[in-house]
Amino acid sequence: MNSTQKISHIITETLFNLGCRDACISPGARNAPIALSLSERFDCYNLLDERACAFTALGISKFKEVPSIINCTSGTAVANLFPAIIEARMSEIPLIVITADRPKDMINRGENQTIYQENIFNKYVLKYVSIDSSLQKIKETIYIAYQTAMGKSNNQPIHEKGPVHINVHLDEPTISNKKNTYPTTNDFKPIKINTLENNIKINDINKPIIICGQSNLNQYKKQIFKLSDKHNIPILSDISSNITGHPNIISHYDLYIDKIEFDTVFRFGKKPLSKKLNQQLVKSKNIFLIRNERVFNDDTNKVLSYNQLSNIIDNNSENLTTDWIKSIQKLEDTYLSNINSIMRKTNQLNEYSAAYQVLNQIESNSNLFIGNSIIIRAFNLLLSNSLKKDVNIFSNRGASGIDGNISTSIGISLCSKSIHNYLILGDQAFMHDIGSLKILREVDINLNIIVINNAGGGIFDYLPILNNDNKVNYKKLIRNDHNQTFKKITEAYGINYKKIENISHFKLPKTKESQVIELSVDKDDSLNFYKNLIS
Ligand SMILES: Cc1ncc(C[n+]2csc(CCOP(=O)(O)OP(=O)(O)O)c2C)c(N)n1
Repeated sequence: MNSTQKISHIITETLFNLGCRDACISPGARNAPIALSLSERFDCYNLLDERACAFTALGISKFKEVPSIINCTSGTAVANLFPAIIEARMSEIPLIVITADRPKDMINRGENQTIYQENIFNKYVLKYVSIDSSLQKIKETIYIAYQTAMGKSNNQPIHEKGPVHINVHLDEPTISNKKNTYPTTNDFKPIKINTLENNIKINDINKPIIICGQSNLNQYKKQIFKLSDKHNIPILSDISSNITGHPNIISHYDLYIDKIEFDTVFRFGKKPLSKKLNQQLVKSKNIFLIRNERVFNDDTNKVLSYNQLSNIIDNNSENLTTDWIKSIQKLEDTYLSNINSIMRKTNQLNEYSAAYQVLNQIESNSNLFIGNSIIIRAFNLLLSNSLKKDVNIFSNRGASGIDGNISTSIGISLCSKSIHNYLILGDQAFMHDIGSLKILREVDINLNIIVINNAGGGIFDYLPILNNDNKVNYKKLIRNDHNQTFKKITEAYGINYKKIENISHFKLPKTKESQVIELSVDKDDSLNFYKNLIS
């Protein structure tokens, strides 16, 4: 058992011994160890939408008058519990809310799906406690939380019953006994202008890279390209940055980043999607974040404004030789030709072939909202220099929730009635926000929704530790396997529906009418295809 499993086990056993029997669980990777542990002892119910999950637990607690457990992952998932927690507090119903969180020292660093969960429910819980691997007294903490939910102290009733919040900081579920390599950080940092940085000499730097992370950087395109052009610096760009269509862009770096030894980084926007690149960044000392505003949710402390960047570009006339960028482009070409040859001839229907087709077929000046999970990774992998079109890419990467993807893209479409609007997302993200189809029907917009139905949260198949131990509970509680298709529900909302079962039949609609296109994907295909693609 690693520390994460140990904590989960103690929580489960303590609550079980106190008499709790029911747990409502929403799926996620971070809470997976807790969910799987609860499933050993509790009657577990899996509910994709955290709002509904929390209300279901409320119903159980109302009926049984003992606390039921709510368990969900980190990020916006936690915020979705709020309405039921408010109801529980105001109607004095006992609930034990267990949210999974990142280790404390990874918060406020721009890590994926990481928000400020500490005491998030404030007045609406009777008690907030946090647990992490350093805490010795987990049993005692859980006991006190349970007693508080029951309105008791030392077994004596002293106040009303109500919800309590236990926030559990867990290490990466896929890595056991991992030593933390992150330095500590302060709260919000004011922008730090270090005048020394104005004197950066590009020719002191041998192997620089530019990283365009998960923010829309469209307005900075010119400056980014100028820096790259003048000094032959490769641009590692995320699809959500909208930095596309330049020959110095390196798209497939995730496949070989461990082979690149860079010495300086010019970072634009939020951190990149690639886990491997982020791990490399932790080790690098020479990182400059280019940003005019104060630093938010980031651990970089060398910050340059865009004016300072311009000075650096203008004051350094010596160009770097092209050797460095050429060495990376050579690697890129090797992977690119392999990927292209697979993508050109595949007739398999999965996230990758869908992303490839969308990139090829989409018209310039269209809006494309990419949902979270496998699909954004597929786009990121396949985005290549060939995307010369000006497509406006959108995504919700601030907290990477799978909630609200339909409604966010409806909002974008409302502002863009004269151009084509597309949303592409997974079946779970689609189901999470399905009620928004009603708005789609009622407003005068065009939005084509492409749902990749791989019968659950396919992303979790990519995390080996999750699907090895307990297949049945993995499928039920984490992957959330299902056999739903979306024809009836889509048509019930009065929206046109089309099903695609063969990628060669997939045509990106160019009409201005809204519709849902469901792509039926073999749920075992995606991971195998990906492995082949990157081999
Ligand atoms: C609101 C919210 N709840 C839970 C999660 C955790 N989570 C991340 S990906 C995922 C599954 C997504 O499934 P789907 O949309 O079908 O995409 P796929 O994984 O199949 O690509 C879940 C539950 C989250 N990010 N946001």
